[in-house]
Amino acid sequence: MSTEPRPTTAATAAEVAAMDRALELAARGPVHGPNPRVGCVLLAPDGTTLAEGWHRGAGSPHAEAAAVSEALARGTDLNGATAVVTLEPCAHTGRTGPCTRVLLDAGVTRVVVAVKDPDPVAAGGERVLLDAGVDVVTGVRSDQGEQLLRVWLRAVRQGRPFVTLKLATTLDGRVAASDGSSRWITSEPARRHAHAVRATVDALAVGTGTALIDDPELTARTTSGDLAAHQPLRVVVGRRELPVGARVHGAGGELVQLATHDVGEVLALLAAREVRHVLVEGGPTLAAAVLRAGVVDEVHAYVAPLLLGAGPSAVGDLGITSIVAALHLEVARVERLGPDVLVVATPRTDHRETHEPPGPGPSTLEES
Ligand code: AOF
Ligand code: ZN
Repeated sequence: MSTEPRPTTAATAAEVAAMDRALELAARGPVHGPNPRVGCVLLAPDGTTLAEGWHRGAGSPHAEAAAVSEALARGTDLNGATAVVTLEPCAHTGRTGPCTRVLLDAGVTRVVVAVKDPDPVAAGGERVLLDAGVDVVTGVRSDQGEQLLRVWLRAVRQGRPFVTLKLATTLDGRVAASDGSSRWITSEPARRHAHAVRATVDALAVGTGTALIDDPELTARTTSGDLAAHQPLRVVVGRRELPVGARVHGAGGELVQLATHDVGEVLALLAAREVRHVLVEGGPTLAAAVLRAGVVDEVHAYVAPLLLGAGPSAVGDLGITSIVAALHLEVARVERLGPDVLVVATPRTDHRETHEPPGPGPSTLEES
């Protein structure tokens, strides 16, 4: 039987400061992988720090367990201690045991949390702790916690990978000339940036058309040209067979071909492989398919100051025939990369309201 929670006091200044530290610790964890980046600081009743911990990747101890073992290894008594943790402690046994158990066994009597865990398997920690008589305060520095785990939280809440669509185009939105030549539209600094992004995702996806025409390696490379330590899964979507000698068979991440055109199926298969973040790199058919399916969470548009006037554009037919039906995005960030520009934008869900026709008065588009 669950007992009524005791009234808890708001977070103290020392706890808020510890949460800032826990967020810093969390950021040390790997950006890619199935698990969230989590940090934990253990405080004595007088607010002094007893131990710290952070999660180093799937299969390794959770942040809370890391902090508790650090304290116990030093012989520190945790009775009456407060755990300040960026994500609600888990209540499940997955790759490791439940953190609620670790905290209770150690004698922790108060837990301060930034973000509630949306993972249906792991969630419920707050309830378990409250039922055991522990004070729980949630929502401390929640904006910062949400920001740090933006991609992971969105993937878990949506039950599918976060989708970043990458486009690399000329100023007139083209990805190749009319003779098919496309190397290199964007500059070296833009390509380096794109490789750094690749090293942060779990999977890279291209359509078979791009795999056959561009023959990409689909690897993440460092500035010196070596393979980065983390190589995302290489995903080729479509039914056409790839030649044995295709470069995508070379050194790099595991290669999977998904012989389907159904975007929902692709994302479900990737989710089943614990992919939280997929970077869709083209071509126009796959780009259009993910946009039509409404699953694009973010667009990275690398734009080179070139004009071609003819040739395929980055995104295929979206079935949009009128300007009023255009897909609207919001620019989150613009960066200059050598001669090129990177625009990071997110699709708007409210585009109808924000795209009212011009008010009374002369039309704004009186072109002849
Ligand atoms: C982490 N690190 O510090 C915390 C996590 O199956 P597991 O054992 O790898 O558990 C993963 C889930 O545990 C994860 O999705 C999240 O909901 C919860 N908390 N996970 O990897 C941590 N605190
Ligand atoms: Zn845990």
